[in-house]
Amino acid sequence: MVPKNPRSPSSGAMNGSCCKLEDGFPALQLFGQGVSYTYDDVILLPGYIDFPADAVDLSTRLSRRRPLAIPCVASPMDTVSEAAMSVAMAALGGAAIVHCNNAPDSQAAIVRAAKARRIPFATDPVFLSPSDSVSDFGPAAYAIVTESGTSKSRVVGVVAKSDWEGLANRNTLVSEYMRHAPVSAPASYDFEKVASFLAGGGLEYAPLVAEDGEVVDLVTKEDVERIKGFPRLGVPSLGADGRFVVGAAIGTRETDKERLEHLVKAGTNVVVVDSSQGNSIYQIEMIKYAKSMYPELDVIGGNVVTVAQAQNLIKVGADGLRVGMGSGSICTTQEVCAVGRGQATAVYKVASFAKEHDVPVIADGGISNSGHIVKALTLGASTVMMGSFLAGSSEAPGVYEYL
Ligand code: CPR
Repeated sequence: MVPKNPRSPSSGAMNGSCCKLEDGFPALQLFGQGVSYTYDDVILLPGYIDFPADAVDLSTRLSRRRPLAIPCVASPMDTVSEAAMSVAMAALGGAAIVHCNNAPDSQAAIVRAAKARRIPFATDPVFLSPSDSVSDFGPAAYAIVTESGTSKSRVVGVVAKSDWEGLANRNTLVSEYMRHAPVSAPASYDFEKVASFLAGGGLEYAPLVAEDGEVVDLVTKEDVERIKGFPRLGVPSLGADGRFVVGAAIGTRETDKERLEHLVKAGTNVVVVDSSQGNSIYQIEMIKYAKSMYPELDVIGGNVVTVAQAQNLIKVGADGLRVGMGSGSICTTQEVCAVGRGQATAVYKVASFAKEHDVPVIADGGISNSGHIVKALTLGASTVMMGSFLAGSSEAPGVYEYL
């Protein structure tokens, strides 16, 4: 490993003034100099390859008891992680952490929606009743018509946006132009079954209906084609319940105890205590509370960038640590609060310490290319957490605006 910054204290050594350093530095030495390095300040020296690429095993752990097939985690941000991101990440062997910028029951509903899926696909379906008329269709290609206009009643039709757009009078009742009695597929079907259900029946779309009659979503032929194009990376992340692993964020306020209860009831597999400075009495109290109330639940603490911070959270039972302060693409902590650390140094220091306690580390923020992922993992992180890297994808919340 070598520093890329020529003004680093080691630059003399790199020029050959010290005999043994021309082949780079071991990490211990590089990070032992008191210099704070970002990912872009360091570069790894290549080694020797005696294995094919498909022999590379990326399996890892998100937290002490939560294995993943790939080391990728989606950030708890309202522009990144809701139900669609959760199922897509879990289907690939990673995980998403559902953000908490919403009411506890809304966050729990997102977790529930993700865990109701068996396929890596989730939309926020629009429901209509036959007696509605539609003044604005929104971005969806189809709306589902049920007897009561909610997800909890029988499907009676589907309205295609193209049919609605062709109406001479937008006040026309849905019942007059909806496509009647669509064929529904069981929500328990996995992706292959849904794909052959649509292909076998020559169907353009099918509502997905759960065993209890709840209408979960509507999947189209185009969705199936898109999902087929997903990379096949790892085995899906499934919990003990056989459902996708879904994480969720909580804060450190008293009200977050109620949020936590909602999330646990919704089946959340891991919680992340979301704070830019994790080493606080508030977070310590929250971790203690969560561990005592829900001992089976893995609780990830953070964010931290120093060994002292990490030590405090590990001491009270954190099952994982999120590392990064000022490393995120939209983060201004280092400018506004004058605290933080270069992310390469932070990951190396915290991961080296956490490893001694068998606590996995998430390198959070600042991932803007695949090389940053390699650096984070090489420096000791078990996973990387990404925000801007995943925002704007079709799995992220929000709608496209064409200007
Ligand atoms: P990027 O992957 O976008 O560089 O960083 C994502 C990380 O940025 C998040 O996981 C979180 O730690 C941090 N982050 C998210 N929202 C933030 C706001 Cl509003 N302010 C500061 N940091 C934020």
